[in-house]
Amino acid sequence: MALLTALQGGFGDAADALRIDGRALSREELLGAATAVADRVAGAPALAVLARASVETVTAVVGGLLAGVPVVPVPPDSGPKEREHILRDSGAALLARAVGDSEDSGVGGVKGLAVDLTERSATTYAEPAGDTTGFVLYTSGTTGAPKGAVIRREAVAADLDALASAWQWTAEDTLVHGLPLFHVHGLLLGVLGALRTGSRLVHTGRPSPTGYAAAGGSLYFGVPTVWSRLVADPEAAARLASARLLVSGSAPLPVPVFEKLAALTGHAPIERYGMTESLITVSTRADGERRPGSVGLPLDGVRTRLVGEDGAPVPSDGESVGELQVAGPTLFSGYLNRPDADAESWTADGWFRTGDVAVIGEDGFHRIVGRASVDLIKSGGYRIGAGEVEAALRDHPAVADAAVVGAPDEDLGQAIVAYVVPDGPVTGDQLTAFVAERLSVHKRPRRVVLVPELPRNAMGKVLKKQLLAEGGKR
Ligand code: MCA
Ligand code: AMP
Repeated sequence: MALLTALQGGFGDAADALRIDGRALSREELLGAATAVADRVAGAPALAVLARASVETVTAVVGGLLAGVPVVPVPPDSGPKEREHILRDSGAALLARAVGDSEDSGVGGVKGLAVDLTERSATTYAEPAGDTTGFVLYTSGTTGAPKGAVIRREAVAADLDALASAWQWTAEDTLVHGLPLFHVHGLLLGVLGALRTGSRLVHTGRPSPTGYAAAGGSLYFGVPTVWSRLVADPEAAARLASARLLVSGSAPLPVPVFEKLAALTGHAPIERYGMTESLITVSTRADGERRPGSVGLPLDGVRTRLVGEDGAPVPSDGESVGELQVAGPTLFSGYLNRPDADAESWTADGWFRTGDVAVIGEDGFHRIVGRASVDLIKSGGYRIGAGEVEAALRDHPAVADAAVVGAPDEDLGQAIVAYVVPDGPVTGDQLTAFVAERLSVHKRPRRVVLVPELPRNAMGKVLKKQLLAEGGKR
């Protein structure tokens, strides 16, 4: 069966089946233009896509998928260091971007491919096998450059079908969100989900409360920051009362935001949990209980278990905490070129170690308690490795040493705070700009604290918990 069932299966065709930041395409237009992309990329080892939130991005991604070429979304604001790593590591031969977007890949051997929405092709491509790679998605670990998670087409299909069942998501829905198109949430769920189920898609551009209120959808996706900004605007929030389902994910939804959202819109939000590597694995259900602070039950086909630090099973008693491990059809195939990371991430019996600490109730409901490592930060729903930001800071000539933590933040969940030992005259703003230029803008520190030295233990390891405890005060 085709991955993009609704796109290729002749569902009803509204002129604005897909609307992104005010520009619309029908499914027929999308299919014609994407097939023209497929004709140009067929046979390439991988297709990188400069993933601005645009109809061109969707056209390029669909073109790659039609031709059976692995798609590698590139964050549009990624600086040279991050972009070069993604392009080289993935082996992409082409970087797709909108016609008129003059941005060069900056990497020798990677050719630009301009996506022209007026092109059409009617070539028919055989559906690639389910176990071929659909995507390589780059995601941060605690240290080093981002790793490419290799995601099979059948994993995407299995996840979208399980979510459609959990959320009663159908072609009758209009999906609304304003999330970036280079991650699982915005791209795999938020775009491919619409092209598989047949629902209309309205992408609002930046996910503002007024943009969500004006979109008139039935199914809304957001990260917790989006929902907490929405409830701060009660008039906008009230306009979501006509929706069917509000879904939160990518980071913990604070209980007060859950409650305000329920009060202002009349809808208790659905919470779901996942990772780039596993796609979405656990969710509350459209027809089930939606409990604040809980992400619900495993999706169809997904298995979960808790394991203690000693490797022993942890009971599902609603109290005992353990590392959450997952298995099932939505799991990725491994990290590209990183056997070391694979060895750390998979158990001998084939389960994936999420690195998240959780509690499972006797009723099967899952509660995510936190992350095992302080070095993986979630800010605004973005996953950021402390080590990558520290390395970028250390590249600055006036930085002797740096330690990065995720400090609790009302708006972003966690905010990146950098403790820097200077080695010459430098300001916090200069360092913030330095990181934003080299990595992605969302990886920049929100606060830089200049310190004479970093607290370390006897082994020389930075005491991050101490920095966090002092965080607000310094
Ligand atoms: C600010 N800007 C700068 C600088 N400071 N630019 C350069 N240098 C600087 N020093 C500019 C930015 O370019 C941007 O400009 C603007 O300021 C604001 O950027 P930012 O502060 O990052 O935006 P924000 O308002 O804080 O963003 C909040 C947000 C965002 C919209 C909620 O965090 C977001 O989109 N989060 C979603 C993350 C996500 O989708 N995660 C899913 C991962 P300009 O306006 O020009 O752009 S997938 C996942 O987790 C799984 C599988 C799951 O479970 O879903
Ligand atoms: P990413 O790979 O960017 O998708 O980040 C995955 C991580 O986001 C997970 O390992 C969790 O730490 C976090 N996460 C995703 N969804 C939730 C949720 N509903 N509640 C708490 N944490 C979440």
